[in-house]
Amino acid sequence: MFELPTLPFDKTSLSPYISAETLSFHHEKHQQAYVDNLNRLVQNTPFVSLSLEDIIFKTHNIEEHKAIFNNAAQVWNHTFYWHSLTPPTLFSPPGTLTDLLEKDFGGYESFLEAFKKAALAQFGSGWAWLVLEDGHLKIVKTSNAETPLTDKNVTPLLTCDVWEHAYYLDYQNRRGDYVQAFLENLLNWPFAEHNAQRS
Ligand code: MN3
Repeated sequence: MFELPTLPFDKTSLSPYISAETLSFHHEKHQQAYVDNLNRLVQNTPFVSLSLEDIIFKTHNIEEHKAIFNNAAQVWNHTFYWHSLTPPTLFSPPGTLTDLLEKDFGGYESFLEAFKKAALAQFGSGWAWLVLEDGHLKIVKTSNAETPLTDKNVTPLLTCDVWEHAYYLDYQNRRGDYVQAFLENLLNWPFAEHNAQRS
């Protein structure tokens, strides 16, 4: 049985950029629903004994397993998103990725612009990601439950959830303000750097 992971921070600690109310719904309702759906869907199937990652790899792009993929990937994406966030009191600018940000985007400010542009350009529900591919930083966006985890050439470093449920209570339709607040105050650079080192 898959379980809802605990948040790696206190749910009041991202305020005022993301409220405890948003995090309560997002974690305890939305992610919990993905966990519950996944457990129900894999019951009495060979998937029940696999890791979350292996379920994602084995169901990706397979029409008959689309519901399993969607729920498994959403569990994984959300856990990765929680770890991509840090309380603003603990925020630190990029450290070991500074040189790559310079090389691949022309600097930190240009990276912020490019990430925000991608997050805004994602039509409808989805995710914006910073990934490492062949030693280069890249920004990618995915729709719905799609995740760069399924691309073997790519290491996900961090993500921003741009489904409306991630920001609507705090920002209503202003996705750009949410993404800006995420980038400037909540982005967990040590997590991104840890992922880059492990790749
Ligand atoms: Mn979400």
